[in-house]
Amino acid sequence: MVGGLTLDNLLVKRNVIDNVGFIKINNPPVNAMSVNKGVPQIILDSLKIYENDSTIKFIVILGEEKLNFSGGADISEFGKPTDSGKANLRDLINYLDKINKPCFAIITGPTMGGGLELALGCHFRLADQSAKLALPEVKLGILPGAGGTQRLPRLIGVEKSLHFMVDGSVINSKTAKNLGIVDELIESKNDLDIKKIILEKFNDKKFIRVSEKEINTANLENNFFSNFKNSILKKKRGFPAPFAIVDCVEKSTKTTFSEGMKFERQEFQKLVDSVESAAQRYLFFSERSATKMHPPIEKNMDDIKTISILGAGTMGTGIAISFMKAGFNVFLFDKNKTNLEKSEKNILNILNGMLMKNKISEIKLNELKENISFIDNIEEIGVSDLVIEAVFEEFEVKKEILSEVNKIVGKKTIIASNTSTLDINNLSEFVDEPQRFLGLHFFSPAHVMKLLEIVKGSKTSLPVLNTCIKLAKKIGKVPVTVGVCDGFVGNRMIHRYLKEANHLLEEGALPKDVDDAIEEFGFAMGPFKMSDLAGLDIGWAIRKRRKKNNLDTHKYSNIPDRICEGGDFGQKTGRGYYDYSDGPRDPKPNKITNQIIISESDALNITRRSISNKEIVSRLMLSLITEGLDLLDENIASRPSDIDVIYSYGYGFPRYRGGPMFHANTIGVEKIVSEIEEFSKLPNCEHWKIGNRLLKIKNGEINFI
Ligand code: T1G
Repeated sequence: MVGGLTLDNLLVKRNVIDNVGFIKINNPPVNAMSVNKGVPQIILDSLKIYENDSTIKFIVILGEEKLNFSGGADISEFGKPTDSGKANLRDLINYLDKINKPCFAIITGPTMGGGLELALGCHFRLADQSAKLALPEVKLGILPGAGGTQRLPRLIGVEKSLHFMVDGSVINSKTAKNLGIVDELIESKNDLDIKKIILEKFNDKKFIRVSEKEINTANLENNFFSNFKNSILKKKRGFPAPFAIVDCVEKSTKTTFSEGMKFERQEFQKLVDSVESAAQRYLFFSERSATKMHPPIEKNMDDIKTISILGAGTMGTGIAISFMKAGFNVFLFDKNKTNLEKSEKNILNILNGMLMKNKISEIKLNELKENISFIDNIEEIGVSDLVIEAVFEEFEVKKEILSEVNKIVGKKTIIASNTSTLDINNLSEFVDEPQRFLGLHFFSPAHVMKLLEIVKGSKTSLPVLNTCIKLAKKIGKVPVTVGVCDGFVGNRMIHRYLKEANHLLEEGALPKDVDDAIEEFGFAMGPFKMSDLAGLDIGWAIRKRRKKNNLDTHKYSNIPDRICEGGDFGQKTGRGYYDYSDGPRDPKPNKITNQIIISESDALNITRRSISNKEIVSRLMLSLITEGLDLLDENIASRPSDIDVIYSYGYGFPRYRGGPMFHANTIGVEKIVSEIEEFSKLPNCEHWKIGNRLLKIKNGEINFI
């Protein structure tokens, strides 16, 4: 059969050229190995057909036409019953281990998790330039459960495979070749080209099953695995999966392949059933739904090429770097030449840093430098497709610059504000055609933090919104659309969280007690270290503005104001909630602040008490949860999972807890209601109330997520 194409079904296609049998996976969008759809089963059936066909000498597995090889197991099937009658990925790969004809994996595009494990089950791996290889299961709170922890160490060694799986990092085909995962780099995955390479380079080559290869443990020091675990303890604290991966790889060095596979399965199942993995899988899908464009999606959306950033401060500079790195033409404006020079120096330092770390080449560095212009004449922004103001967080200052921009740029130019709290609808009044105005709230440092709150004003048009969502993805951001209120979603919740933290100080805790409890819960930094890092003067200005606009439903503690009145603004002044005389990374108790705290308890007639870590964590988590529920009720956040994406990407909420809403769902409504009722009886806690949405959840009308 020459060129004969037999279509068993759409999911997997087969065709034969001379003695080469092709199996083409066709399960868009990412060729997930959906068991219930029968993808592994049909590939297995195809292998058996070719194995029993004496005219076939070589078997090739690849993604159909433009599709990648495979994005791995179907994540949506985890934790749900799969059709036991159908083969799963392990069954398929185990069969590959027995087959008596050489099998080739053609690795193109994202080849991840079970997709790469399938390739490791093949006897030879060929990859083209589009290939992105990874075993990223650890990011889903699981481990490579189809033989990855047993086969990869046999192929590339113990240490390299451990780093690859524990970090879940993505590598390209060249690196994969150097590591020994890939046997051959190819230009195209065209059938005839593949057949040609196989006959030229693999015709007489003895094929080896990876499972039969010895693991080289010669250079492994005695306590290698426990030392490795210790080395990842700080970074992977709270995540069970990385440590289970180390156990599986250790097992692979100490037992047979089949015993190792049994152990891997057992550890895999434990992780799949864990709340930590459920949280990380929930965030995987939540991120994808949060960042989707809003229908109807226009076909020919405006193509943004030139962007102007106004204000060369910390935020403006970070935003400019994000667009510069993504290849956009950037104008960074500031009327103050010193700010411009300082910003240019910062940007050059960051580029040189990337060069030193081989993240970019010299050529790329010069290319990026060409992308950005530092201007002090605002008239030059006239050519922009998008203008983002990042000037000082004062209404009058923003009003002035928006009015100026409005006179300079064309009527189609999108105008955005990087305000972190101000009312976008009020600011839109200084722009003609306000349907082209919205908030683009970046997080500091803007060239590092992935979260971008896109604030849709009441007049912002859908095409403008979708254009910005598309743009955000191009600069590597995770855009989440939110409505207009003071502080939008993220900052309004953190405002409530910090308020509660200060109440805990009034009742008996000290800053270190609260920070330690929250860091033990999984945050990298507690509320008071975070406040000192951000600068207490910023919070002070926000509280003053909120007080003026009567925005607070209940009184804020006087503690932070009194600290600021003493001129202590945190790290930037060397003192805040903590004393930083021994350096920013070594916060010591600040006697003055602790005095202020105790005197505030006296002023409120509160007898200070020892407050448990449990109560501290509950009150701070419930302050986030209850404020989040109000934001959903007010439709500022359009779904609970958006809040969780915002908190895991923007506020360091531990990913293995899924975010405030997922965490609420884990705790359960009964416990939450009873805790709030308990808190409301405490002195100084009359602000704790059961809100409407919580009542609906209690009555079973809706859920947390
Ligand atoms: N399972 C199910 N759905 C998936 C999926 C998967 N593995 N990968 C992607 N999708 C959906 C996604 O939700 C979205 O759906 C659409 O495909 C496009 O995705 C045994 C147990 C491959 C790099 O961790 O990293 O194998 O929103 O928007 O930006 O050891 O998707 O359109 O409805 O992300 O081009 C391990 C996960 C699984 C890779 C493509 N694999 N996927 O990125 O598209 S566990 C992974 C990705 C496993 C074995 C274990 C990315 C991508 P919708 P997208 P993209």
